[in-house]
Amino acid sequence: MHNGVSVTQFIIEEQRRLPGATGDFTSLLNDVVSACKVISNLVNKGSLIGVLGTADTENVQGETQKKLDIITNEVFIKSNEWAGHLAAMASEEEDDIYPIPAQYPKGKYLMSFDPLDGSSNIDVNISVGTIFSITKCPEGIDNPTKEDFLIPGTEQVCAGYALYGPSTMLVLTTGNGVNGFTLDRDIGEFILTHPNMTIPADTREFAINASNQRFWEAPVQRYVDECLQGKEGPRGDNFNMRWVASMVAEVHRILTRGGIFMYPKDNKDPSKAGKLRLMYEANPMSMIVEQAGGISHTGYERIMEMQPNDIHQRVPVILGSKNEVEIVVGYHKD
Ligand code: AHM
Ligand code: MG
Repeated sequence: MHNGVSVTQFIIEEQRRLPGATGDFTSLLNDVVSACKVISNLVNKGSLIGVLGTADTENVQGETQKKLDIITNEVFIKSNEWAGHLAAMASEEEDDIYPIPAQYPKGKYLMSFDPLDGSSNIDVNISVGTIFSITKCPEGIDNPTKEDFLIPGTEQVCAGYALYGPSTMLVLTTGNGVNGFTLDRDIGEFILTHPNMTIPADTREFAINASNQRFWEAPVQRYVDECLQGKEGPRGDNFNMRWVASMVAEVHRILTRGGIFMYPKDNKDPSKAGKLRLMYEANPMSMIVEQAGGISHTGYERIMEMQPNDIHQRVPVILGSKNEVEIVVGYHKD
């Protein structure tokens, strides 16, 4: 018997605090947790079960899919489609939304997810993750369309990610702080190990893919240049840099020890406002970061207040330690 609080116990106790809660949402989260355990197992076994490598297919965004992108998408859908909590799902790996099949009851929630974020890292055994976002289905809608998913991030009722790293962790918010759970493989349970995660307001660590530097806008050029000048520059301090190329790992580092993460607007491809997707990556991570006391912004606006115009919309992302994000946002105003 473990002595810690399992994620199931934690969610049920949270639900008890909400008057009128039916248990529907608790049950939905349990299905998400199950999916993350299955994905953790697949990622962990890797080459032993032949799941690494490229699938020779492209997703709607024109990106070559990994075998695990497709497998984990299937796992997430199968775990969440049957129980009657969802009206539909939207996945980074699906062209269109995924309606709940006719043989299953439909529920009152919508879920958007990225089944395997950072999948360019999978073949080199670097951390990857799953990101998800839950909103209520608009009132009176039984058969949601794409348009029904276009709800601002401020309306999310829950956001979370699973990080498949040296340990598998699940980090969750339902709008009441951020809590982290570590998977104990011996008992198959996520145990609360990181209660009430908060992001330090100050940091001396930034994360950005510097190979895009020539495409950045002036405010980001200025910010990074000042960090690089260190003690001798206008910031008067030395900065450290990290880039994992797995957003889940970067956000987790920031939740643990602070930092600023940027995938900013650039002019590499004028048809794309940024690289990261609003619905599957930016919104859920913004809710987690804000709930942990950080800021999440495009440089021009708060990400969660954006009115989405497409389920696969891309946005610039600047998130993390409050005081540092405020400096970058300030440079955008200048
Ligand atoms: P993906 O969903 O196709 O994996 O792309 C998202 C990932 C993020 O996890 C990460 O921050 C970024 O792409 C890395 O991009 P780059 O390879 O340009 O550094
Ligand atoms: Mg992704």
